[in-house]
Amino acid sequence: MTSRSNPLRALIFDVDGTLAETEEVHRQSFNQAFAEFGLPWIWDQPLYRRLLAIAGGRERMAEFAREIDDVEPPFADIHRRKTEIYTSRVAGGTLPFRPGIIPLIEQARGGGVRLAIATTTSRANVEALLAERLGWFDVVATAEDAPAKKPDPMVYRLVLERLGLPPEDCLALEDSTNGVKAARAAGLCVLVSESIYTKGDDFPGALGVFDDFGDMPLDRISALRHRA
Ligand code: XBP
Ligand code: MG
Repeated sequence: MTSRSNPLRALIFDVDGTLAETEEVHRQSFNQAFAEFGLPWIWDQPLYRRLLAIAGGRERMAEFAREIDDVEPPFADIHRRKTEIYTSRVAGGTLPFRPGIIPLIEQARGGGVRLAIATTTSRANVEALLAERLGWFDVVATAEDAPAKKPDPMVYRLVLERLGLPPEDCLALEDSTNGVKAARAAGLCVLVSESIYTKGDDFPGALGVFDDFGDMPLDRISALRHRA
């Protein structure tokens, strides 16, 4: 079944890079945690862009340690501390949402289109970033809910199950190749807003790729599905 005739019944948002440009704060939080644990690791922007091909902070650290053939540091402790640092930096929703995100959410809420989140990041990070705005979302699925990380479709399939909707009635909004692959594998149409760490990447199967979702009213976004 295509989404040509199906009304749009839910928008499913990725978080990092889509709702907000959060990855610089993640990168700086990783580096502060590494320093606190006495590790001589410094992830600069080019290295972090490459490491972002691995979804999940713990998985990213483990892969980096394998690459440099370093000792196995206490990843769980480091990641717990990194999450504390990150959440303190974004506490209270201080990081602005990307252009067009709030208008899209407002139009969806006004038009009876449900909202959901499908992210690889940790739940604490989502709660800190969204603060009281978390209540806008009917379903919020995070790394704790879906341990198989993007490009695995687990988190999107879980969101669809919890929404009780078929993929053809929904639309995913992403910023990364992994995210697009995960959404497509779950049968979803997906639109991309390139983020600072994904600009110029390939987004196989995306319905459209944009600088951001500013000036993208919900009816135009919904109509794009009919191209599917
Ligand atoms: C992006 C990710 C996350 C963040 C870091 O998630 O892959 O791993 O980079 O967060 P999204 P954690 O699916 O929202 O783009 O350290 O909590 O993993
Ligand atoms: Mg993302």
